[in-house]
Amino acid sequence: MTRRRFAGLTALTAAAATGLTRIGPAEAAPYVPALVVGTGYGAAVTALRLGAAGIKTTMIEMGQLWNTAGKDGKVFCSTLNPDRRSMWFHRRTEAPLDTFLWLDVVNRDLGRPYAGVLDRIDFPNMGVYVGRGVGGGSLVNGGMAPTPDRAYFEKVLPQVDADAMYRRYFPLARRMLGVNTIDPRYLEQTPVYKYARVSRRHAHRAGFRTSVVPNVYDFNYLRREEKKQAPRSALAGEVIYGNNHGKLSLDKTYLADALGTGNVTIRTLTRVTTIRQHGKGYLVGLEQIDAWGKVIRRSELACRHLFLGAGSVGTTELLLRARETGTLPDLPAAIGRGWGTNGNVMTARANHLWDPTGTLQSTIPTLAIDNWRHPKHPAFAEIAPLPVGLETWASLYLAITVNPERGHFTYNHHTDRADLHWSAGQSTPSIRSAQFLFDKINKAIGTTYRRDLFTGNRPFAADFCYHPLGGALLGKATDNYGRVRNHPNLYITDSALIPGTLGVNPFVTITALAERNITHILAKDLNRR
Ligand code: FAE
Repeated sequence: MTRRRFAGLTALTAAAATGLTRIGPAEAAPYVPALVVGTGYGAAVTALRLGAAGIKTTMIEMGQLWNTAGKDGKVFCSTLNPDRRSMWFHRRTEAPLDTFLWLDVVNRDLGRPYAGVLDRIDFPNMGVYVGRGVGGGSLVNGGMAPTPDRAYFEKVLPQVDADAMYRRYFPLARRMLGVNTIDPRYLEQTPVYKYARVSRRHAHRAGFRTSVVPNVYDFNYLRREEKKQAPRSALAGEVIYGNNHGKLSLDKTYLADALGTGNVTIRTLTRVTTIRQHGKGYLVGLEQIDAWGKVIRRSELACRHLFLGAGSVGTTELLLRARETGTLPDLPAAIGRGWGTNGNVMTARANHLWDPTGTLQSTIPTLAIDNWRHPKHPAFAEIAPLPVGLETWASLYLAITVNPERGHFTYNHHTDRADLHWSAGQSTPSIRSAQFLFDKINKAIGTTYRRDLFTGNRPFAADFCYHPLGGALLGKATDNYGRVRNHPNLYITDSALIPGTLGVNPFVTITALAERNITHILAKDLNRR
């Protein structure tokens, strides 16, 4: 471990121990040279590179710092026994599966709404899952860390130099995030991936290819937890409400390094509400809350350089609000356009009784069915666990497909929020591609779809997504490096830049693109190399 990372981890532990909502050095408020909104992938990369270049930087995060244990000795709760820590100000959990065997046993009432770690932003016809807390989506995601197919990446982002991405920025992102791959011998023999091997066998029987997907969950740790030599996390049903062990979330990598530069401060439980011009920089409105949602303080903070990393929905909403309420009236018309789900669709198959998937399942997926090269129905379907502790005879999948449909956001003056316009029919192309793949597998194996998991007996659920992309596209709302058009010193660093599709799980690409953009911006706009 580097000295920088050690210093950053120490700062995080100290802040947790003292219950502070400020991590790192005190800023000379009310002005900071650089301000970064959010602490997800784009934001974390940006803050590290700014801090390492000697630029005093403040990060503003609306969620909590997640490293203080609750009464049960754990920081996060499991999917099997969710409590108030699970969801961001919801009265009930909203897991992607609605029911099991048509029974309402998946979701739980949570009592008084609390600043939990997973949010589901509900729009008509689409629920968008996002992480809330220091580390953003890295706290709740499955850690799958594939690099996109180069030909598809070049199609999606033709203006980005693919050579530089594939030679320099993707390898850098993977190294910084701590991406690793499961040992093939372990994968073949461990009971915790029986579910993955069963689905792989079925896919091969139907003539499809499968591939191993890298991850930021430490597979050596997984082996130790299986042998009961370490506390269980992936084997204890932990994932979408956080992993207590094993996963390299951003607070253990980029954000620790950023804090370790001594130039970065993170303010938690603080939401950026407004952005306005302020001389050559910007003035942001802040609202600090306690963990129960009570507003404790409203303030303003001025900065010279403002980087938006609040995620696809968060960044788009901040910019739309600024344009439509007149605080930044000249923001481009392209803000709010070009949003997509990365073609996400979930489905499950019912296996034969003689084909069990195992009672102890790792929550960390490691195999995918790769039908990406199909000319009409491309799909990359991760083989997901159903870790309920019982034999389910179910094979679950989250497929990524090509869906050319795009949604758009408008600002709602009554609610002061962004409204997503996405019709139910816009999810049909995703369902068609997934159905093409799984119909063939069901036919080859003689199996059917599970209809007990999503309300309305639906075999496919494409009314939620884990991979929101777009809303402020690279090259449209911004120049080719994330500089917002006509707004010097205002930048977008996150998934809002990516035009609705990537073909694989997105965080490695978000990270690599942010590395590329900040390298350029530091050199050109801030004269740092
Ligand atoms: P993101 O990580 O969403 O961070 C944005 C941050 O900004 C959050 O911490 C917000 O709380 C904060 N924020 C928002 N608005 C404000 C505001 N106004 N003021 C202050 N703070 C604000 O942004 N991707 C993969 O590649 N592999 C996976 O296995 C995978 N699994 C997933 C599973 C789940 C359940 C979910 C929800 C997502 C998954 N993803 C996965 C998607 C991935 O986590 C997501 O694409 C990235 O986290 C997006 O990164 P951003 O930097 O755009």
